[in-house]
Amino acid sequence: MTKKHHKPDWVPENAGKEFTTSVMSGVEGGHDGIPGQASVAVPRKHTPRRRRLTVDEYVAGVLAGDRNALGQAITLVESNSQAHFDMGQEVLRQLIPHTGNSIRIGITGVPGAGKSTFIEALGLHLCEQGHKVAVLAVDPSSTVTRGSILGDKTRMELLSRDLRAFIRPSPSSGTLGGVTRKSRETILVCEAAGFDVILVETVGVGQSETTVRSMVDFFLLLMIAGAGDELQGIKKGIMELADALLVNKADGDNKIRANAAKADYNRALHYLAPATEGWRTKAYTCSSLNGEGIDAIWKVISDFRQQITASGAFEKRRQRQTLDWVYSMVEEHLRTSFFNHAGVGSIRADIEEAVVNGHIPPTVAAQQLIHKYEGH
Ligand SMILES: Nc1nc2c(ncn2[C@@H]2O[C@H](COP(=O)(O)OP(=O)(O)O)[C@@H](O)[C@H]2O)c(=O)[nH]1
Ligand SMILES: [Mg+2]
Repeated sequence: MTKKHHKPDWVPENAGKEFTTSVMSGVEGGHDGIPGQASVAVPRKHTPRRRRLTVDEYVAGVLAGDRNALGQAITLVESNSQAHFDMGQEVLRQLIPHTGNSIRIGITGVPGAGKSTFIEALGLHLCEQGHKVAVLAVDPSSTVTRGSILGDKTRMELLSRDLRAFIRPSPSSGTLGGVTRKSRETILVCEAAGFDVILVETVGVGQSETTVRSMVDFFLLLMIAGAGDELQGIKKGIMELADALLVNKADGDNKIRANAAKADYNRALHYLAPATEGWRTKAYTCSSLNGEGIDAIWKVISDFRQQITASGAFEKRRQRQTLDWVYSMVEEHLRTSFFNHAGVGSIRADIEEAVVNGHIPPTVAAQQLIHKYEGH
């Protein structure tokens, strides 16, 4: 796609946003990461009502690697409206046979560790090698992600201009389960469009590490030297999720400290259980600014893929992740259904009061709520 590209008339009405601004909210807007698009904008208010894409058009467009169709398909599956949901699921169902052929890499680390800068450096490196790279951000902790997207967009300026790459911000709004579902589906849509490397950046803190771990093959923990473990919020639990630790900013005066930190982490890693069966997690250094160590970490990831595929652990993890996904959707549905249940709503306040005042034990309170829900 070039700057001269004009939106075809079958573009859905709500896709107009992606042409009118270079930074958009995840759900409604969608973009394909090309800042130049802003210049081809058709002013929104003059945009005529457009025919929606059909399921076949979405599917064909994505499979053909059409960036427009890709952006719109993601917008569709991210949408919270019921009509979009049903259509999105049908699109996804048809795309599924064309998914899975990528390496999914999660990147975590405290804000400021250099995740976005690293992703840009690795992404550009991989594009040069002929890979097609999709970058997604997952932020389950925030309902409004505009701020972080803006930051990421400006820092991935070069990568966002590369036509072999596709950058998609975190879907905004919704529950934790919603964001997880949307991100997983976005990964699949990107794979169907031919992206063979999926980079997922955790944005925000808290639950994002485990969320992202549950959807990727390789999990990379980015660190910085000298910040102190407590400052980096690095708990043993998070180190145990990682397939590699990467001490970033190993440049200039910081290089010596970065190497010392690497040695420290390697010692600590000896005592931890491995994140992936049959793989030893080690620490490495890199500079996302000058590019040193970027190729080496890609080699680590490639070796991982090779070894873990050969042992069967790769496929086993993906199968487990798929089943986890199924049950997390079931749980999400049940939770919503329970809390939206009129009967439950009618007795909740009284039961809560009774239980906090010690009139009934929590077990009885739970039983009463469940009985009400099940219609006993
Ligand atoms: N010296 C140096 N600075 C870096 C490096 N990587 C990132 N930075 C800087 O660290 C800051 C935070 O980077 P960013 O990628 O936004 O971190 P994120 O919050 O983890 O995504 C920015 O000012 C970057 O320029 C690096 O390898 N070396
Ligand atoms: Mg960032």
